[in-house]
Amino acid sequence: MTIRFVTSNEGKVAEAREYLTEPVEQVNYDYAEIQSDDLADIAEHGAREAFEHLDGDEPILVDDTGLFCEAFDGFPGPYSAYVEDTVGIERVAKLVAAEPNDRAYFRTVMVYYDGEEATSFEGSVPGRIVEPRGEGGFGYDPIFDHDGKTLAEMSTEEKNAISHRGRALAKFADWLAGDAAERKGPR
Ligand code: ITT
Repeated sequence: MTIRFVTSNEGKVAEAREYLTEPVEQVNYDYAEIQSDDLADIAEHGAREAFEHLDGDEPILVDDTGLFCEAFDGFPGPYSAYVEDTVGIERVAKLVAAEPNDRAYFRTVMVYYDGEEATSFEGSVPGRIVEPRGEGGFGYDPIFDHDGKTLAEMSTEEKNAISHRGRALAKFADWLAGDAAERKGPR
C-alpha cells in the first residue's frame, strides 16, 4: 500500500516519511479549503474531494495545521498559510513581542481516507513565539520555541519526537499497525 499524501508542502512529506514505514507519495492536488475554524472539517473535506478527483484507489492523507497564538485568541489558526504569505513570520513575531503573552501552540489534524471511511489523528505542541532562530524545518518553525530550542533548530527526528505533526503521526502509525494486524487476522 502506498499512502498518497495530498499536499504542496514538502516539509510535511519529509516528516511523514521519517515516521511511517509505508511508502508515502506526495500528490499535488489543490483541493478547495472550506471556510471553517475546525481543522478536522477542512482536512476531511479535502481528503474526500482528492479521493474523488484523482485516479487510483490508494488511500489519501491530508494534513491541516495551524499556529494558535494566545495573545490573539488563537490567530492565525486556520488562516496560518495566508498569514505566512501576506504578513510573514518575522512580523508575526514582532506583533506577538508587543504583547504581554507570547505563548502559542501548533495543532495538526491528519485525515486518512481509504475511499470508505475517514479517520482523524490530531496532535499539538505548546511553545513561545520568539525572534527567528535556526535554519531547519519550514513555515513558522524559526519563531516557535519549545523548551529553549526553536523547531528550526531541531533535526526532523528531534522535531517529530515533540511536535504536533509527530504526535499525530504516532497515533496514525499505531492505528495503521493495528489495522494491518486485523486484516491479517489472529495468528
Ligand atoms: P498544504 O495545505 O498543501 O498541505 P500548507 O503549507 O498550506 O500546505 P497548512 O495550511 O496546513 O499547509 O499550513 C498552515 C501554515 O502553517 C503554513 O503557513 C505552513 O507553512 C505552516 N506550517 C504547517 N506545519 C508547520 C510546521 O510543522 N512548522 C511550522 N509551520 C508549519
